[in-house]
Amino acid sequence: MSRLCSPNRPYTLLLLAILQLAFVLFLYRRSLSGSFASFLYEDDRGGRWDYSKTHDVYTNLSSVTPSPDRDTAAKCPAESPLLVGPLTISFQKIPVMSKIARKNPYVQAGGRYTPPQCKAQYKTAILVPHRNRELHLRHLLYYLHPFLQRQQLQYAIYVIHQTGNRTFNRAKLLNVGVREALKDEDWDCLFLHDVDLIPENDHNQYVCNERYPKHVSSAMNKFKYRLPYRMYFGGVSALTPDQYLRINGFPNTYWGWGGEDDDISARIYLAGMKIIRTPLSLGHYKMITHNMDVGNEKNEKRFDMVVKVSKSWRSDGMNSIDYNLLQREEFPLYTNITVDFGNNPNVQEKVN
Ligand code: UDH
Ligand code: MN
Repeated sequence: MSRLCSPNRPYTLLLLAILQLAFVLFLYRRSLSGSFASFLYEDDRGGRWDYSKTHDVYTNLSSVTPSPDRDTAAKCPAESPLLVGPLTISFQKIPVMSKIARKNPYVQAGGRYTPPQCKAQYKTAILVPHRNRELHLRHLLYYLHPFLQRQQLQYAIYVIHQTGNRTFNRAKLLNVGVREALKDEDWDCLFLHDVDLIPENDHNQYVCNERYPKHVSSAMNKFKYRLPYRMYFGGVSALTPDQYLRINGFPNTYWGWGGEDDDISARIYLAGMKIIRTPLSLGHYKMITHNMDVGNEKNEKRFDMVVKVSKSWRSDGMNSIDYNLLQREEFPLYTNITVDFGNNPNVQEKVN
């Protein structure tokens, strides 16, 4: 035994133990703050896109016809031959649902699709939190269905609808969506998707990153095609079911606008992962212009809540979700899940 550790020097032992504890704490803090300070971009494969030259999102889709023998069809290629790059997007005309359905003849009940010409290599569920945004939903369906078909994915679109007029809860709706979607299918990837964001480039593949949760809407027109701040995680994001469960899903306790996306971003680091992002050149999105919604007023508690996420994330999330599922409907272009969350516990709300 060395002189330092000799049992007749108890204070030295205590000092060593304290030093070791301090070192472990230092490493822990450093790894956390180090990760908070950095994130990764996915490889953009040298992509330089000219967004002034755009294509119709339905281009070439009429050439897609079922293979004579679907069971023996070959695997879809790693990169779909149908991709065209930047897409023409306009919100001038609001498409009607029946027209969208006619333009997407291979979409099946519940908004499900399997490529008719090859075996999909990937299965993605799109989850859209929703209330009182029917016009935005029509625009989204008009663009997203052909966009996903161009990528030769197997997919389904779920709209998770919060009933009534009490305070909106986006993150909790997404937890419900994940729970319900995983009852249908063993999805490879979950896309958490605001209803008013339209992807502008079909090379922005709706697949997950195997290692890290991905922030997909990295370049929104609303923020001049840049990130609004370093740790932004709002809009569109993509997690594998495994990544989603590792962060215990999203928080259920953010009522009203704001804060939940920063909570999610902190959860990712607290669970030992990092955020990866779609490169800015590819992550272009147009947001349909809108005002603040009634029933989704700013959550005044959001800053107090976000600073406590290291304490709350293990107990507030997928393991604590409680909801009243009112209805599940298979519409031609999407699966509609209606839930009742009751009152926002932070305020006195009138029963509607
Ligand atoms: N959402 C609804 N209904 C609501 C509120 C929100 O469906 O009543 C959903 C929808 O998917 C939406 C998402 O939640 O895209 C996020 O809400 P948001 O679009 O209000 O969030 P955003 O970050 O907030 O776009 C910006 C509001 C400020 C408007 C400023 C006007 N100049
Ligand atoms: Mn919005």
